[in-house]
Amino acid sequence: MTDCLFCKIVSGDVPAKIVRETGRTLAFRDINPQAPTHVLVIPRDHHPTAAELAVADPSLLGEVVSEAHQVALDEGVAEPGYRIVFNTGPQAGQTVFHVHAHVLGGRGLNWPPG
Ligand code: IU
Repeated sequence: MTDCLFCKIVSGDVPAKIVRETGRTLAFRDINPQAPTHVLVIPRDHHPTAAELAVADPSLLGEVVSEAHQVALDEGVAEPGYRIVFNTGPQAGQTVFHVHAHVLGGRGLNWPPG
């Protein structure tokens, strides 16, 4: 999609600090980090939400989650724990409608979230 920010990161038209990539996914640092580790994992293909990706291409959603775990391992936050978040819809705080997994770690994370 031409007007999608994350599609522009995939194409290289918008710069990002990429930490991992596969043929179907990209992981890059969030520009406004909310934890010592805050990385976004996205599919290269445009799907608006995790729910829509689950229907369209469940194996790709699995790869996004697997890559999120690899990011946590690479960043040294897999132990004692980290959080994977898919904000879905505006009321949940989704602002970019290209599905992305937030990988948050490196500090204690409160529950319930705000
Ligand atoms: P959200 O779940 O849709 O709210 O997450 C979007 C994230 O994208 C948010 O954490 C932003 O800080 C982040 N982001 C980014 O990393 N690079 C950008 O150019 C823009 C937003 I705009």
